[in-house]
Amino acid sequence: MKIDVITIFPEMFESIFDFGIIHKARQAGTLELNCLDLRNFAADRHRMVDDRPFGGGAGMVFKPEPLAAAIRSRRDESASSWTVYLSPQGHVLNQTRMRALADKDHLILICGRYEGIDQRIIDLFVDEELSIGDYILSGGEIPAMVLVDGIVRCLPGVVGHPASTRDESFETGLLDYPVYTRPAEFEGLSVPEVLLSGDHREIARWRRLQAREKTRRVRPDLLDQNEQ
Ligand code: 9D3
Repeated sequence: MKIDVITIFPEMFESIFDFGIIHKARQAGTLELNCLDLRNFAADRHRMVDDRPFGGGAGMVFKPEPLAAAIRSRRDESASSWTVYLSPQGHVLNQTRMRALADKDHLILICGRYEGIDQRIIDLFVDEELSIGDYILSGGEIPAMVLVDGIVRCLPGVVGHPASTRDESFETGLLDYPVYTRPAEFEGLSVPEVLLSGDHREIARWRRLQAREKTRRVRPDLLDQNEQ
């Protein structure tokens, strides 16, 4: 899979792209990841990428020409590319959308800043507008990192043990059960007896119950979605 990220802050991505699972996927050749500096596609000698909004108002808007040039520079070499604009106006990301994105051959991710990007870029090039949740961030870079991390974990052969992705919360529709390791007693708190019993049926039952109870308290919306 190939992912191109268009941003005015390519350096923000350096740390996360070279560690852990994303690093491993790049090394294995499962993932080809590029960051494009939007300023490299600006036409003037000041490398301007933003301008004042028509109609007035606070803040600045990304000009269309550099964005169009950046998108075209990557899109032409790939027949089936999918362009995503990270924005507060998008559909909210979830694991289903994450898996659908992981099925694409080539993603182009556009990170906005300021008041957003010229609407004509959305009309002409954007296939999907995505938000990562209902809170205000300062730009699309961290959401793009969230997307890349979530997508890469969906790619075949990236997460070591296949069971560890399947058992996860949001795949089972439940939050995780609590986990413990040694010592069996820590600062006056003991590990639940059943986990020391060696009775694997009882342990599985206890874990299911804990997961269901935790989900009911913290995320009742997940139970409704799955009718559990
Ligand atoms: C909807 C708020 N806008 C009202 C004028 C201001 C605004 C807030 C935050 C404009 C841009 C941003 C920057 N945020 C993103 O680019 C962004 C984002 C987010 O803020 N929250 C959740 N997901 C995302 S994806 C991109």
